[in-house]
Amino acid sequence: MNQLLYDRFLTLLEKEDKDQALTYVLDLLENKTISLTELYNDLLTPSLTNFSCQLEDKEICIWKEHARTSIIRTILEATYPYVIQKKSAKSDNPKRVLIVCPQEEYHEIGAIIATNYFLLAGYDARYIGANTPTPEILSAIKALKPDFIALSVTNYYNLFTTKKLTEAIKAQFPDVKIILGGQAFTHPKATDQLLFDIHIQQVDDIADFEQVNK
Ligand code: B12
Repeated sequence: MNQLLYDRFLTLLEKEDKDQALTYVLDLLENKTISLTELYNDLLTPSLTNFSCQLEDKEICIWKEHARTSIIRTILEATYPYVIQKKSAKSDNPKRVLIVCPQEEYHEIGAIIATNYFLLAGYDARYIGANTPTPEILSAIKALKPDFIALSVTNYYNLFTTKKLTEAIKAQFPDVKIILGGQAFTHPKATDQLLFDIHIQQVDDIADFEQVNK
């Protein structure tokens, strides 16, 4: 972890200084002080996952969390030119991955980061969106014919919807491999009832998940 860089970044976020936070991060990338994946892992992810608000007034905490998420979202989108620079198609016909958050799952920062990791690993990765109803997900699979569908689930309470979704996918598209990722699956037994092929716990494992799961 780049602690000094993280502390500086956090100071800017705590002031909700979007312009400075974005400029700071883009300078780090431009000067090659950190890599794209270090930025995702060491700065962006912990700045949200470890978000805590000590204020008495919980209403203030909520808008502060939303404000921070919005800044991180902007920064994440601003890193896309670096993804384009670094992504390298493994072949002329790279395998296709659709990344999606099931219905009611609004947490999407992790899904977008995972999408970028798939792109960096040479996949034709497409992010479908947050809170996506099952019929739309099935329709996307039909149209885009992916090799893999990656489900990003953060909220543990969305596991029941996810179970139904995995059953619907396997019933209609038995050849499409289902990847599970996100905080919801870190709970013990979270994957027990689900139909899936691969569970990837860390985004860093995306680079070689096919070798590991052969
Ligand atoms: C930001 C945030 C929100 C934002 C999300 C905005 C957005 N556009 O994404 C908003 C405000 C919408 C929100 C809403 C809610 N939230 Co919220 N939220 C968070 C917070 C603070 C950060 C989440 C985040 O983005 N982390 C950063 C990302 C990068 O990390 P990540 O998601 O874990 O992703 C990483 C890995 O998991 C992995 N990964 C993720 N997806 C995938 C997919 C694949 C294929 C792979 C390989 C890997 C992978 O890679 C990522 C990078 O390492 C967390 C706190 C926490 N501890 O995480 C609470 C948290 C997730 N929320 C929580 C809750 C309860 C809610 C609400 C119910 C609150 C409410 N009462 O309204 C709603 C639910 C909305 C819904 N129905 O989905 C709880 C969930 C608890 C649970 N039940 O499981 C948490 C943990 C807070 C808490 N401590 O209670 N939230």
